[in-house]
Amino acid sequence: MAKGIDINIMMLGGRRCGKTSVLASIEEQLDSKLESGDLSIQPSGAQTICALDEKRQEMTDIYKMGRLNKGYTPDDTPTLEIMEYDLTFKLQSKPNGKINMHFYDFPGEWLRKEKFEEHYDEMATLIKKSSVFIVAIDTPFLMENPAGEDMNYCNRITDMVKNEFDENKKNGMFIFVPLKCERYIHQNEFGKVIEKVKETYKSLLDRIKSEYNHAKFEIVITPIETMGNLEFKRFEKNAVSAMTPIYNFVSKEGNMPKAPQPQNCELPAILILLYLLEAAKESKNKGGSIWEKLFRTLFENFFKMPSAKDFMMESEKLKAMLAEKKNSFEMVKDPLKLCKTKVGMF
Ligand SMILES: Nc1nc2c(ncn2[C@@H]2O[C@H](COP(=O)(O)OP(=O)(O)OP(=O)(O)O)[C@@H](O)[C@H]2O)c(=O)[nH]1
Ligand SMILES: [Mg+2]
Repeated sequence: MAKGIDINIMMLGGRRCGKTSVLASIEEQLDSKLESGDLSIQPSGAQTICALDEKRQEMTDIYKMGRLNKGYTPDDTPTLEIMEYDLTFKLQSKPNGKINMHFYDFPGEWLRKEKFEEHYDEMATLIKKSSVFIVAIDTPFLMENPAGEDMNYCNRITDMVKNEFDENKKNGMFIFVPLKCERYIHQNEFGKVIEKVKETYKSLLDRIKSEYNHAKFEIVITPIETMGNLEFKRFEKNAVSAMTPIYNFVSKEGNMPKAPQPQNCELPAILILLYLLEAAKESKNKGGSIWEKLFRTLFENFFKMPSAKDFMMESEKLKAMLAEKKNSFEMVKDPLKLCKTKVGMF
């Protein structure tokens, strides 16, 4: 009897934009949100536990040296090779069925011209085997970018997805995640960030929005603050770069914050889990007719899990968690109606 199902998720995004930080924060924030329920999340395997712990430590360490309202440029340890981080979801009441999320994280450095050709095949292989894509975006570069350069490698990511997207891939999920967006959120510019993502990533969005061959992609934009109290201030020209970002530690209380205060980091995992459960439901209702082979096998295995029914019951709870955060994300396309509860759309 199947013990679990697996879903592959690829992180996309330029160097130092925050891909690994998001992964480190997802587990921590979601774990605290799920605390009292039946559903639980845990990192699986030594590699995931150590790497995510290290990243969290690194995120906390910067507070030891920082000073309130004093300029700071985050530029710590980059990822050096493709990493797989595994997060497992299970129900405490029926622990013998699991949903395993495999997140693939690569060095954003590889999107630079000099490295791109060398590593293209490795990245292409991951695109082919993934059904969910998280596009991490450096928000200050997205919003300000004084030099007008494609610092988020939006064009390269778009071309890579267009080239490597399997024509048979007819369902999946794209989550656009603007990061380092503390300043814009604090200034009530959520809407501006969303519009800028839509404008900048238009070509990629148009491609995945198309109904060609009954493609069914969930598309969502969800800004995240992995630090919460580190605000972008300005770009500065220095010896290293003409566009060095300067950040300030900020606090409402007027004291130097002691640790990150992450916001909304749980949202990607909630969305992915909900997507899986709702897609499973749809495949059962419609006999799998519109779902590709890959998904049919996945869902057959899902329904073999002794806990399948109980997992399905978590769907409404996850929707309630999403509804609570309805002002923190924008659903661009929602064919599976993840934002629909028994009382209507939220
Ligand atoms: N203020 C703020 N800083 C962030 C945020 N997310 C990431 N950072 C900082 O940005 C730096 C880069 O983050 P990483 O997660 O290592 O970036 P990455 O995309 O994995 O980088 P590569 O591995 O080089 O591709 C770190 O110093 C983080 O602390 C955020 O939401 N807000
Ligand atoms: Mg990284």
